[in-house]
Amino acid sequence: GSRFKNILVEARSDRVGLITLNRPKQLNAINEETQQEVLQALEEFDRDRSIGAIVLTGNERAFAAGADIKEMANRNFVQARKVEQGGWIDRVYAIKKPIIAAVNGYALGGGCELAMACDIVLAGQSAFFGQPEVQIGTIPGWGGTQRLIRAVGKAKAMEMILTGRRMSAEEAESAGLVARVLPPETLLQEAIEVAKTIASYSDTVVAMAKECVNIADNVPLNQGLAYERRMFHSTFSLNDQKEGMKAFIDKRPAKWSYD
Ligand code: CO8
Repeated sequence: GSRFKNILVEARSDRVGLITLNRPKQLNAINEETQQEVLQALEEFDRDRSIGAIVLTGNERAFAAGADIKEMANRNFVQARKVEQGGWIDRVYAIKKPIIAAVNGYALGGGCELAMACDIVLAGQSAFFGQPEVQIGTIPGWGGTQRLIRAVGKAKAMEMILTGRRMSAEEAESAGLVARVLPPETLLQEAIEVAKTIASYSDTVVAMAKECVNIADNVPLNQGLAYERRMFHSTFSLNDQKEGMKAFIDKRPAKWSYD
């Protein structure tokens, strides 16, 4: 049997790690055990040299309808604080390999926040994104207030967080939360194709590129630019840079080291 109760995990031969949230009866509500399992699977893929990129998905009805409301409903302040000191979503965000969220159906509350902690969000045409916490007497707790504003700007973020209004996949794409909208049936396959493309490049270079893009969230522009420049210079210490440029000049495919 699987080590996991709430997720399905597959290390594919095409260097893609696939994680499927699998609590269909609860619309993939993310309870504590699911958090631990997702983290464990992500961290194992991050260490696995045969994996170059990760796809995180749910099912047709729901990516995830949020944190598990039944599990947290009766917590007091001290208990809520203890649970959330673990900062699981920070550890999702700290994964070095790219994570692609393939979102069909509901991505609400913690589900939307989990998608936003990933690197690329692809959505099925019937996907919905929202932060409805205000409707159940709380606020986003896994980064929604900070990441949604960066993804879609204050106008839409504030409206969504204060009213609970959901965004369609199309609106989410035009607002900048979603990279591309696809037919629900082909979403997962396309997400795997994107992951395969990324996984076909140099692991080290891909991780450096991800790190540079993400640092933009945390530092002023001049520091981000300086950081990028140093990282760019650093690529010239890699065999993969030598190989990549030589292969271009020789008009042949590059052979990356995957180390
Ligand atoms: N938690 C627990 N169970 C859930 C959740 C959830 N977030 N969402 C759905 N379910 C369960 C329902 O209780 C129901 O179970 P049962 O059959 O046993 O009654 C089952 O899934 C099916 O759901 P519905 O019958 O409600 O299905 P509908 O199609 O009628 O509605 C909706 C679908 C609109 C998605 C609806 O289920 C809904 O509104 N869900 C809640 C959405 C929500 O409020 N999400 C935000 C939760 S708070 C949060 O995520 C904060 C994150 C940070 C907190 C950190 C602290 C740990």
